Amino acid sequence: MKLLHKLAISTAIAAALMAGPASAAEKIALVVKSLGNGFFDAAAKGAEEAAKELGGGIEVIYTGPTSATAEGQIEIINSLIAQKVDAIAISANDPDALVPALKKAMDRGIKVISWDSGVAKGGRMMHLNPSDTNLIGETIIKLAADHLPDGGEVAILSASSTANNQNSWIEAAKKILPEKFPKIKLDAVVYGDDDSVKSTNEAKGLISSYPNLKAIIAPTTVGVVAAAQVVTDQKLIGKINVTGLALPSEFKKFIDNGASQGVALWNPIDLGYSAVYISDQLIKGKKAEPGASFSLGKVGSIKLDDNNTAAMAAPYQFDKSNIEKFSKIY
Ligand code: RAM
Repeated sequence: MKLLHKLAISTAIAAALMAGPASAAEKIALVVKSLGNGFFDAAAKGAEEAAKELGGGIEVIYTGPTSATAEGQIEIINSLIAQKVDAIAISANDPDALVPALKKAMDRGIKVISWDSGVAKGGRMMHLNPSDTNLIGETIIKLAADHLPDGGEVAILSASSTANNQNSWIEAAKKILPEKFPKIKLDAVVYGDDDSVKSTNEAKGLISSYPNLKAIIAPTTVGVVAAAQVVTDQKLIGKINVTGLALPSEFKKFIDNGASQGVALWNPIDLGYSAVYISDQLIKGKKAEPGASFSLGKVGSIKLDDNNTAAMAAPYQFDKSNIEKFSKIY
């Protein structure tokens, strides 16, 4: 090897050693309820988009437990604290169980927000709801009621029993039922834990327990697919309408085969994107306090209420007329 060449190589090695390992300017962890959920994969795509758009070397760490449990998330939070991330943006499996771990993160200077599924006030600086909670509660009932002019029995297949987002929507739905949908009877609420197998079994259980069931409302993208598959397999299309919150790319086939008349959802890509926009502003020193406004980049902006929460946008509805178009996006 020529001397000059050798010299060039050793200079490059020395420079690399002096610079140390490449480090991102900001490390933002996007912690989800569980991995392997298409809804969260779409949110992670948006988070990456925001990081790129904001520039300055933001690293997004997309992580979550294999099943939707608070214990799994606590382990992850502790490891993110050890990694000294700058922000944790979490969709929580339990509003209360995560508070001590998230408090510890905040004590160490890590900015903490919840998005999608909220954490109790003491465990986060602010919470981003996808849409207004009452609006979602009313929407999921209306999706079923619109196809039941004479009323009828419905049941809810939810995610985990401690998921704050689904629980708040179900509470809002129950509140509006007697007032706006007096002919709709809610037979039961069951929990599939955002696990396909459990959701399938719970859907089967509902169908055998309630022979007059006219609709299954699943306000979870995992549960709604499982329920629609059961209705399809049991040849109940036309008898039981499956509705709720669904990812168009996963659910299109059930609109096509008639297992569902229609579903709703907000844009999950925008939600992950917004979570990173907010985290970045907090890292840069912006205070989360009632009345504060945060930019959501191309998505718009939000203003925090008295509980430091805000909502991103209204849900869209999908049916035969538009599911094709949206299924190509998310
Ligand atoms: C599932 C998750 C998520 C929820 C969506 C609608 O993917 O439970 O938290 O927002 O459904």
